[in-house]
Amino acid sequence: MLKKYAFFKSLFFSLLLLIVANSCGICQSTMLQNIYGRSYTNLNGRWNYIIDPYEVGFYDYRHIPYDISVSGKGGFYDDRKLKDKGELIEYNFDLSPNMKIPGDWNSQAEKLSLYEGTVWLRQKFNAAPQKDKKYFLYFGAVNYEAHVYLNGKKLGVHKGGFTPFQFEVTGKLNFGENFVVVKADNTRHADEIPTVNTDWWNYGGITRDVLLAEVPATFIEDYQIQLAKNNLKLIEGFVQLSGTQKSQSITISIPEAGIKQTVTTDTAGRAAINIPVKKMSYWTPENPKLYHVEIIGATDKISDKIGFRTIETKGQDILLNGKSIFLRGISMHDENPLIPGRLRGQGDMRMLLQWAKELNCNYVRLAHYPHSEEMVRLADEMGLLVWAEVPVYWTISWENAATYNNAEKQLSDLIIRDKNRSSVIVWSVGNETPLSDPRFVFMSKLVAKARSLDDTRLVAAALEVHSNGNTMIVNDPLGEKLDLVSFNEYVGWYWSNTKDMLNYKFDIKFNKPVVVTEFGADALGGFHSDDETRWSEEYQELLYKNQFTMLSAIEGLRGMTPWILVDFRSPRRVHPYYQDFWNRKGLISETGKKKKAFYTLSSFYDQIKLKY
Ligand code: GCB
Repeated sequence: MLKKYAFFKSLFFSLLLLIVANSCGICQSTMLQNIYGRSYTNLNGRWNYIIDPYEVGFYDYRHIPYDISVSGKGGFYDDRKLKDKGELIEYNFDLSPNMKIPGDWNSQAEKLSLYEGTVWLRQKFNAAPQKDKKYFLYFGAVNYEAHVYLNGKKLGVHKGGFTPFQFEVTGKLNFGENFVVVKADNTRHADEIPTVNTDWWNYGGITRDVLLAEVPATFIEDYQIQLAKNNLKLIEGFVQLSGTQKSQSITISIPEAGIKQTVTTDTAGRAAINIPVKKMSYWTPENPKLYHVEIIGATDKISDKIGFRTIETKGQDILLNGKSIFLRGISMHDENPLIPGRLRGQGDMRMLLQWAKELNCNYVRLAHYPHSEEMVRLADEMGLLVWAEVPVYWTISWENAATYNNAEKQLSDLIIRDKNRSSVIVWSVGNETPLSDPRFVFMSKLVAKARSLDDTRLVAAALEVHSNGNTMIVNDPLGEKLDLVSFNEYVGWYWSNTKDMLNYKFDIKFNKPVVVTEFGADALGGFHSDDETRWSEEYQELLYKNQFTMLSAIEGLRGMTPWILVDFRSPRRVHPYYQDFWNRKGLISETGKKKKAFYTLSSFYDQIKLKY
């Protein structure tokens, strides 16, 4: 009888856990805006890890999660009690190897290079929690599913490999030693975002910063301070407080612009901001002016560096601060080719953005998922406009409601995080999603969501083209809902070749600015031949030249982000000699050598500069 009861009890809890685990982000509190502007303890560094392909640290031998099983012991998140009782423990973090966090695991241990599954990671840290403060455990990103435990107790679950999340840990910290354990699982699933099928390396683990933030009991949780839609003379936004002292006077000051205004938050802790602008140096790639902004309330204060600019489209033009621009762009992944792995910090990020600058770019496409907050802040500082994207890539489960909610959550978290960054001008809701009715419904909802969260930026998606003979047709009905006509086309590579590509032309249904999101060809750095030989630098170079000729015939052409800045690792690319698990469409090789097409694109952009 007892056994039977135990069985039903664990079944009930298993179902409960499944529901909780699937409702992504349910255990999370709202995000802290501007995490780097807070007072925090950095939990980065060396974390001990245990590779757990069978998830023995999560499930007991009847496959019931330890989190909820009757015995409750055995899970890899708290061995303290067991140690005291002299029980059998079949794992040991102290004796386990360690890896650097932030950092994907694939690039840090030979046997993890192609690994997809669970790894447990643990970090110890000291804390001195104060009674009148609140604490948040913040993760910049964990790919893909993270179960987080503090001092042996579960804080929650988060899904989504590229967006930040946090748990409130007020009252849960020990004075002195604490430990945090993360079960990170990068297994691909058909119903997730992204799905099983992509063209990039599925780097697993804690790939971005882990911070323990400390804030006052009533704190500034979120704010938006940006120019109003198409209005150079008005700063608009809000401040949101969290805590018990919700009604406060908040002063927003931008000393260099002569701005100081006080607002009062309502009983929900919110105040709208409307500040007239007299004189201001507007943010552009040539003049990436960032203002020091201070938000000061009775209980909390925070400062930020914010640029001010407007972005809009008019007919086939893109207007930055009211002036027509051409987006001289390049696509990039969040990956360092030189020491393959996710970008590890500012040095890696600067290297990529500096290469983009050398290409004469004023714009980057941060493909195919949210890059880090630091990257976007650097773009603000270095003067690069940004296309930001969510990993709604290729064949998503369009009819699954949970999949949609997940996509919407990732999009919302991206917008919430980066809404104060002047560099970001486009929210992209996806890439090369194949036409169907369910997909149209899904994508249209994402577009509407992006607009409801932010009406000051452009909303776009990288669409597909289809061909009719030598005509490339762009008529995806989703195009009606977007601000840009953006599509990927591989004329000269997947279609046709360098010899015949000039016979191709485009038929575009929409009267909007055209910003081509991808074209390109693979070239193995250092392999030279004639320009009709695939994989050679000469082939890639001619393809770029022919693309410029082809694309220049499009009347509304206002920008492009060729594919791609540097070679990147991809398990899809299995040719043993030319690819060896690398997508070679980079303009820079995996050794950092610039290929011929790099210079072709940089001189093309030099010419464009003269026209705009
Ligand atoms: C695409 C995808 C991109 C791929 C690229 C390629 O259309 O958007 O993720 O890596 O083509 O190299 O085939």
